[in-house]
Amino acid sequence: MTRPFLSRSPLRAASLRCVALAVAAGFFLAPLPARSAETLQDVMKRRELSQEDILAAAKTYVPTGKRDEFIAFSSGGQSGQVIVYGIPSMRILKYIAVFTPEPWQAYGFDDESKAVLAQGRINGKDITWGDTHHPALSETNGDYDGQFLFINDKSNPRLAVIDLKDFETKQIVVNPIFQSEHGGAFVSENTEYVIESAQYPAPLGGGFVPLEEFNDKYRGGVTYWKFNREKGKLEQENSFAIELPPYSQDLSDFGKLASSGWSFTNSFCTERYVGGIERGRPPFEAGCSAKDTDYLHVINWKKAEALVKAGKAKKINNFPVLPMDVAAAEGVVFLVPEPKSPHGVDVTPDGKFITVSGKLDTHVSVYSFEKLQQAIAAKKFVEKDPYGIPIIDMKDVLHTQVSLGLGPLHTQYDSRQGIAYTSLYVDSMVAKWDYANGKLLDRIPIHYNIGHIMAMHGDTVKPRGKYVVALNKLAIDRFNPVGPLHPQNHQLIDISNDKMQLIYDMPLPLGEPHYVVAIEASLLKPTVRYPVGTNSRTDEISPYKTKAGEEKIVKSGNKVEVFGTLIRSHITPEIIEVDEGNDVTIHLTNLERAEDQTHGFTISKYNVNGSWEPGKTASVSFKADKAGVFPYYCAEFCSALHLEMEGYLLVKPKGYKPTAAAAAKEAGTQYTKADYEKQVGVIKDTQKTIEDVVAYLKANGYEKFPTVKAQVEDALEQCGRADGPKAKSEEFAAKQDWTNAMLWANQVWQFQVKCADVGLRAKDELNGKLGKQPHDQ
Ligand code: K7E
Ligand code: CUA
Repeated sequence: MTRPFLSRSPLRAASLRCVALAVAAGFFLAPLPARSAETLQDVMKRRELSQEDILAAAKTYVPTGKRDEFIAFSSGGQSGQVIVYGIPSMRILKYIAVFTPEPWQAYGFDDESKAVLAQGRINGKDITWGDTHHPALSETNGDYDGQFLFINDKSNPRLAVIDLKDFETKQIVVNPIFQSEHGGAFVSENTEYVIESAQYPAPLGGGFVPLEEFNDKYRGGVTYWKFNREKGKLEQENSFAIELPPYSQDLSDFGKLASSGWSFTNSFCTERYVGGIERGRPPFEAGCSAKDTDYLHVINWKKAEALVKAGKAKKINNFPVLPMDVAAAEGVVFLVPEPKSPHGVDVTPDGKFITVSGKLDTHVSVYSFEKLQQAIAAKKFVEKDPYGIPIIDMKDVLHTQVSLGLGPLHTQYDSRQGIAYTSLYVDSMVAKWDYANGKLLDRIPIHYNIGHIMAMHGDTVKPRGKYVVALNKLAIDRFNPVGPLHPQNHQLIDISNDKMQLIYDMPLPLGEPHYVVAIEASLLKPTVRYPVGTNSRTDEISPYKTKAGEEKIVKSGNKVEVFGTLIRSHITPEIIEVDEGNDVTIHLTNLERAEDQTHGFTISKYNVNGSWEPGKTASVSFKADKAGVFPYYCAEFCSALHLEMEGYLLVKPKGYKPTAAAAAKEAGTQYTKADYEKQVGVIKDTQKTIEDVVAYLKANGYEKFPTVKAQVEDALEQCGRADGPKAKSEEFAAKQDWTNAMLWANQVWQFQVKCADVGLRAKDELNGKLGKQPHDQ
């Protein structure tokens, strides 16, 4: 008979016991201190705050326990992650690991998420970062539906899919023909397609071609990734691309409502200039901004889709690409001049206009979709580009041009008809303007050098107004200095009045976020737990799902597979014995049903780490190549006995033989009858306090509140788990094996403590719902 593995010092156990009992008995429930006697004026004076500061604070402050109205998903820039924060509080809620390993979420640590990262391998190489630029929320009828988030990687042309059911990355796709990209992710009105357009021209599909053949062999393009909403996956087999001239195709946007079925992609360096300072040539920046205009690409993607279905595409790397000459001849692609080195292209909420900003021009150009259609129908083209693509005269299709300031970049829309906000990079300002009537309305300085700007649902058919966020490239002196690398700065601007007001500076220390999208919080309905045994990366029940009592260790040849479970406060198994050189995989299932009961698992010195949210099954694999004793434990402070959520990996050296004398020894303290009886007394006392809490909960109608009810059920489940240990304890007592009797009795008490802990949390929550103070009796 092996002994349960417990060797706590009696002293520490005693003090823990005191704390837990004190909590259970309500000793720490002293009344709250009296409220501060300071007035608002006192605080303003003490903290040197102006009337305007107080107003800004009132506009952003979200009281403790309350939630934000909007949820923002920001690109994490070079971190390859997504940053989730609330608006207006600007409190960060989560980092979603996308292209880069992230230990807390075990992304790139467990086998399941390694499989997602492996989808993003290129030429057999692991790519462990991403230059994330543009997040895009899935849409239904042109408005965010809260189901999926897409984000691109500019450096390694890739897109990722994040499911907003659990905020986890489910898929990474590599563009099969591009060498880089920028203009992604942008979604169509019903998320049929996600755009990813190339940035720097290169031979499509890869391979070497000398730069001298740039004009003939280098190409740009736009990829339309097909999204399967039911599966939550981008489908390469149903996607396609359009071959385009070697202009640097840039940002894009889908048409909507009036312009449904069309998409727009701007470009720079239509000069097709190739630099080469070291070859004595003027640099790229000189040659790429020599002409006054570049081209807005106007694309009939519906027609392109039909042509691809009709077999008009050629295959590059087995991927359908609609050739440029076909696209031109069939009326799929048209070019319109746009002021040079443009940046954003943004379709208005009604789909009738397209605004384009030229970085090197003070104007924002507003193109009329109706006029574009008239010119196309009348075949009114001024000329063709060197690749045979018809060029429409800018004058024929321009609705208006508005001079806003220096360096206009990106535009977003207001809930009020005809109102737009544009970022002014060089001026470090945000401009509010009327695109219908071509009027500048207001400007506000920001700090400093704004890139993207974002309004609530500001790129949908139904913008919500209220706030815009300025994504600034430089922070300079805005925050406490932290060395030469400064944080980025998202500034929150209130747009509910005629005059814009800057109300908050938010440092972001993770990378340069290019773009952010924000959705009404009420549209997001994430889950709090997985069905038991879920592989969260595939959303299927894992073949490694393990139920309580079915834990096992399976050895076969050099392989050791552990099927284990996690629940407060133990890892099963608690001892894993392997031989040096074994390939070990540990599959763990978190059996918790309670909200927020995540467990970790890490083996010291083996770079093994994972995170298991309630219901999740995930696996960690490693080679046990070093003999020794390696503690493992739960790295998430999950319960009062969290530190005791521990175990041992024993890696036996090659040729190890246990001696009979060592095998006969007993580890740990031996206990007496008195120890056992004392423990039984503690159990009785604890039971009394549990019953008091339960009585309180019942008397106050806890069942009426589903979240409280769930906690009470969890608490009672913990109490229920004490039954088995109780029977064992009594069995050993009958045999006068006081050590085992005492240890099992202590296990009974452990379950009581967990039960009391959750019960008290339920009581606090119930009191909150009833409008009482959390610790009211
Ligand atoms: Cu303007 Cu990549 Cu959208 Cu940066 S991009 S700012
Ligand atoms: Cu589970 Cu700590």
